[in-house]
Amino acid sequence: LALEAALREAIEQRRLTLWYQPQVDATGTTLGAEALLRWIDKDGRIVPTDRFIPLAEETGLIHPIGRFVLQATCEQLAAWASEPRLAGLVLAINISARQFAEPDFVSELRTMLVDHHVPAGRLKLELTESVVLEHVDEAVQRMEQLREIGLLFALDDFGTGYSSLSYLKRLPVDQVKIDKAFVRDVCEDAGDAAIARTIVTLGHVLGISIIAEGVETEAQLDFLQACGCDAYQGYLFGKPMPVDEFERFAASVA
Ligand code: G
Ligand code: G
Ligand code: MN
Ligand code: NA
Repeated sequence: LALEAALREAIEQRRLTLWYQPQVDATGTTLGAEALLRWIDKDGRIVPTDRFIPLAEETGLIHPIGRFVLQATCEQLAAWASEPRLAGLVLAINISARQFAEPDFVSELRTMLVDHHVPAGRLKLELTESVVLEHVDEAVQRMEQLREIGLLFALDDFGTGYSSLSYLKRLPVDQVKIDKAFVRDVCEDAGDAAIARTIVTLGHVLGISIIAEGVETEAQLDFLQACGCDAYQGYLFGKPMPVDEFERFAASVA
């Protein structure tokens, strides 16, 4: 497979990188970012993530990729530790099903944090419902182990799967991400508005913070603020960007 060979080469030649998309609170203060993997090909073009992440999961290449993401994130957090405006930021990374199921996942993560002197609370793991629900008991156990160390968890793409709301009570997550599919028409579609409001209400009753993703307009932001959302991510604030750009973004006063 040409793509698989190219992906192996990209990993070896370190042409994978992380871009950062800001996550902000209701006042516009930067809380951190979601780190998103970018593969820049030899001609400087970005290979779309949805073209290679599924392949990486099928082929097992997701393991070296996942280790790269973890390593790069820890290095970044360590580099920010001495910068007053950046030291408190939390980075969220996406964890795929296979990566989370890896027997060494917890110990590797722990070693990586210790080696870089990164407090676990600066790292948030984004899991999708499907990752968690496939083997829910094992997943919950693993999440609890990691939360004991101090890691944070966000449930990604919330509401787009087939899970029942009652699962949320069982899952040890700190945050739920309202999927951008519900945010897009939240001002016009009564159903999407009700879903957003329900997620916020349910989450807050369970002690879970709510972040809305895909926020593109002031009107969406106003609506979501009125719902009581705790944090926001979307093009309105910033697209995924290279690290130097994100550092300037985070250091600028909201
Ligand atoms: O920003 P972008 O279009 O790249 O994101 C598309 C998808 O790729 C998202 O669903 C996101 O979760 C996934 N993705 C981005 N970066 C990573 C990563 O580092 N690891 C994994 N497993 N998935 C990622
Ligand atoms: O991991 P997840 O599936 O949540 O990936 C987030 C995806 O959403 C990334 O592909 C990111 O580039 C994309 N994204 C982030 N903000 C916006 C936005 O405001 N609008 C749209 N259309 N996409 C967004
Ligand atoms: Mn995500
Ligand atoms: Na999402």
